Amino acid sequence: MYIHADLDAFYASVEQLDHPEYAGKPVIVGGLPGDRRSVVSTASYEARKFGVHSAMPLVQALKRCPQGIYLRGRMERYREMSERIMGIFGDFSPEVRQLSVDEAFLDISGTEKLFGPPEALAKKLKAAVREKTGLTVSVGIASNRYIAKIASGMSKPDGLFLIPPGGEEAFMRSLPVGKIWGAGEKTQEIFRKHGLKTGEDLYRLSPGTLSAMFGKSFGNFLYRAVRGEGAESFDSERGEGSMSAERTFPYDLYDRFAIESALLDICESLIWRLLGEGRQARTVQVKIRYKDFSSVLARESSPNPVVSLNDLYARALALFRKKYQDGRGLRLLGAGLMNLEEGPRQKELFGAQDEKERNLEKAILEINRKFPSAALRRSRSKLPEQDP
Ligand code: TTP
Ligand code: MG
Repeated sequence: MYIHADLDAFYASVEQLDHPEYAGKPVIVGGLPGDRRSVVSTASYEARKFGVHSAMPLVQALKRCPQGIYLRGRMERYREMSERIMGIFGDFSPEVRQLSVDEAFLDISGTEKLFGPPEALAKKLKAAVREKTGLTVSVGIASNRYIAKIASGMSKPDGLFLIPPGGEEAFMRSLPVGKIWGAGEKTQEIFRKHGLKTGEDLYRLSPGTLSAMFGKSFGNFLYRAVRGEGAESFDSERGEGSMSAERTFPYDLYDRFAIESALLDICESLIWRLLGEGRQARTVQVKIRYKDFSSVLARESSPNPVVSLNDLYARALALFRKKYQDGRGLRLLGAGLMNLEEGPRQKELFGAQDEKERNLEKAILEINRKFPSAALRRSRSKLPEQDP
């Protein structure tokens, strides 16, 4: 069995913890009222009642909740808290896969003797997080990671939701399509267009119809998802191999721009190998080794395969920025693609933009094959910059 654990209103809860006077009040992290161009990172559950949520422009949040407590946020503090929490998760499972700053999958098979059945373990885990940090965590339990993740989201805040083995399909069929993990805005648009409201509506469609609507790969994914099967990229430990690239620096690197440029180079060599082999991947990993030789690995899976250098670099950069402790000298940097699959043949998998990007990269790849000395590459300025 697997657990997905996700802290409730993470940044806002840390602020309420550190400032008891904010407890029970609408707290909005992302910027001060004067920061006209900021967006909301997160809002406390008290603020969500006013309709404030992550990624909303701060200006709009102010309109909805003028009495809110607005804060810019303290990344260092959240990161420190995140490490403590991941450490606590590690007390309950030998295999913790961190997904983001405040969420992780725990493989809890074989832990029964120590902690009792899954539900008992989950209760102990919640209590441990509360006692040791003062924060609340929501937990989903299921026979695969994909369903555990959906379940934790539905238990929020401070919840615990178990999907018993055998109940996976019924659970997925009863689900509103908005809760299908991996179905983003574009997909929701298609759901709306066809009047598809629940997992049951999708369940009734043939694989062929789903492929026609969503492309072969994502159509297959949906076909299996509503039957309660876990997404392979999350649940298979095997995959069909992996590829990675890394670079050891001749001296310790401190400069962020230099480091992130090195990461871009690494991603570039990876994406070309991936495209060259006609394969695809949904799991990206980044490896950091500091000058004292301590190492960190960060890995993230998405239901959507990596489609381009742009996409790979954005994912690797986000992982790197999540893990890297600013100011520490870097000895080695690496990136990897795990659980490789047969590459996409069908165009409909990607939006027009992605298709264009892939074609551009394929063209560059071709030229580099023919003229290795040309060392053609995309300039960094064309790539996405992310807020640290
Ligand atoms: P989430 O776990 O998605 O959100 P949350 O913990 O605030 O709320 P809940 O899980 O109870 O729904 O993200 C974790 C943190 O990541 C969040 O506290 C702030 C940050 N974050 C952003 O900065 N921008 C975003 O758009 C999102 C979604 C999260
Ligand atoms: Mg959270």
